[in-house]
Amino acid sequence: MIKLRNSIVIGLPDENFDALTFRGDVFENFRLAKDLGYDAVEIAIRDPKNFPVNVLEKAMSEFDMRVSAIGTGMAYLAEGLSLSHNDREIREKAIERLKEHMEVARLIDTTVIVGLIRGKAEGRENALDILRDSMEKVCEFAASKNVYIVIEPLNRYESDILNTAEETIRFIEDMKCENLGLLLDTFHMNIEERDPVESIVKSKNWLKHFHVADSNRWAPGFGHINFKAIFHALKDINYKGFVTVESLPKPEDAKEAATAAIRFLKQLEDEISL
Ligand code: LER
Ligand code: MN
Repeated sequence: MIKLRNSIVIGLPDENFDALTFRGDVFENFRLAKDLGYDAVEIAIRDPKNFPVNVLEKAMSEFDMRVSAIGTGMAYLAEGLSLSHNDREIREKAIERLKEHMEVARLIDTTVIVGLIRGKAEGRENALDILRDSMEKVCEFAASKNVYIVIEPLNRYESDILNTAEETIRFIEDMKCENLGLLLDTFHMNIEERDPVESIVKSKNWLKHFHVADSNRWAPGFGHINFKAIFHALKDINYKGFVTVESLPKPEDAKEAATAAIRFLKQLEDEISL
């Protein structure tokens, strides 16, 4: 059994999503994550055109750390780019943006997340079909670049397309795309899943990435999610991917949250020998 690898979400100075634990200077954030004992960072990038990949490569080599995944939701939050949008031009822009992310992912050997960038249906019955159509193009490109994409069920307050693991697994199976997997996030699961443990077990064949935050989206240990049961389930399905902290900078600040999170995770992982 290999040890689970822990990572934490960092964002660039101009990104602004609440659950980016660390924001700001990339080098500083790599250094902080390394010093605290994280194995990797997940990085939220709105537009790769504004961010030279060699900065990442340099930080990765200086701190001997991997990038566990690239988060792409900023393009939806800041620019409204959405894979399921009714307007063809907007969804083409979203697809193009994901292609740019995949180019970066190929260079640094990481995974691209499709979370918020899938958009919202807001009553449109064809939104899921449109999303499928867009994802076909994304998948085709992913296959050509040998890059992996993961799609993340989100809670109902953030999206109304694909809220549960079951729906998302069905979507992934229908896509028949070899490079497409599942990302589960304990914060969303706590809202949407009937039984998060059972959902993890059912995700065995698809689970490629994992986000942790507690019920209040603070670091694990600050809310009432049963992480022991969650980690037992990860062990049962022989999950070998990253466990990424995506939590609010609470109670006081990002450093405190990240310190508490890694302490909590390592203790739990040791306890159940993950
Ligand atoms: C959004 O709430 C989230 O969990 C991110 O990982 C999605 O891009
Ligand atoms: Mn997440």
